[in-house]
Amino acid sequence: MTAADGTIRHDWTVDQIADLHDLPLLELVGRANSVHRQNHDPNNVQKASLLSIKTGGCPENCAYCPQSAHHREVNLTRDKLMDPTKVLAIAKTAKAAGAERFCMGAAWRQVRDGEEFDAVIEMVEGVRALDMEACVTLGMLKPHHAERLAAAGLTAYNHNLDSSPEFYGEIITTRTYEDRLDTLSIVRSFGIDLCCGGIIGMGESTRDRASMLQVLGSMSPHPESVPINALVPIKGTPLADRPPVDPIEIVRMVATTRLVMPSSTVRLSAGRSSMSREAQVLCLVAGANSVFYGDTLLTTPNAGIGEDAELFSMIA
Ligand code: SAM
Ligand code: DTB
Ligand code: SF4
Repeated sequence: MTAADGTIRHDWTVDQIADLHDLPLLELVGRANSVHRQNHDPNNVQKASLLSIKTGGCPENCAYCPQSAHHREVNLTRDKLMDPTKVLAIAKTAKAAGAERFCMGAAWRQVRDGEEFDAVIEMVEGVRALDMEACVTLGMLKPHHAERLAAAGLTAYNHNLDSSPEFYGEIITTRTYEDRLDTLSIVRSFGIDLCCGGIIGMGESTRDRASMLQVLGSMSPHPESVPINALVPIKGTPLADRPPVDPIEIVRMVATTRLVMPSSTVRLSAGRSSMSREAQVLCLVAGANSVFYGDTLLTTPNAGIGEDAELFSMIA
């Protein structure tokens, strides 16, 4: 059996990761908790707030995503890019509610120069001026875009691999895994932290999950944050009828992520609203140390602030 003793490694094999993933549950969670405690304050759960600054009409065909223009049956109103003043007012409210990081998502295939990107730069500067961490997810970008984002003080760029290289083509055909990796390496080369993870519950196998973690684990350094999303099946998307992910599978994925990337922030992301409080606590024991906090994710409901207040007071 593979040693997963908390040493930072970049040479994980898919087999080693799959073996960890399939350990007896209590052994897996126990090991993950031990590695978690060696690297993090177990009582500290980061709250990240999420806002869709530009919703819908995306030219990519990601099968899970309600914002793809390819999925015409989805009931979603397209919006223009939000005004920076409005975004910053929302960031301020999120900070007052306890959020430490403010993440802004745009349904773009890629960044383009012009007024809209200028406005995003203004948003990043404004969030940093509030003394919050700033993260954006804007699709693919070129080096000069990353350079401007870095100069604006961007903390992290979110760009998910979503699944394994082997399964990727089942989910998205308008771009390649290579495109994704290229953007990640541009972002990294300008000293911006990477926020990069994936989704479970799209029909991928356990081996695909392990394979995605192998790609993330081979990055040096590991992505500073790794969001683990459970598919939120959305009516009108090709994945609308996928059965719900068993919460224990989320626990296994979180624990395995923690073992592969001991020092990264593991964010329990989409899907939390359909998990019981107890399942979420189990994820926190298994090494998750961040959540999206706020009533909505990008376009779908998140766990409510009221329920989260209860969750946080219970674990305090
Ligand atoms: N367009 C940019 C991109 O793809 O990088 C940024 C926005 S995109 C909505 C950000 C991430 O949201 C995706 O990579 C995916 O992991 C996640 N996501 C989108 N729809 C989801 C769903 N229905 N369930 C779970 N995660 C989802
Ligand atoms: C991430 O990994 N998950 C977030 C964030 N990064 C941008 C997005 C989840 C979106 C869930 C579906 C929706 O609300 O549209
Ligand atoms: Fe959705 Fe991002 Fe894919 Fe566009 S690129 S369809 S916003 S996940």
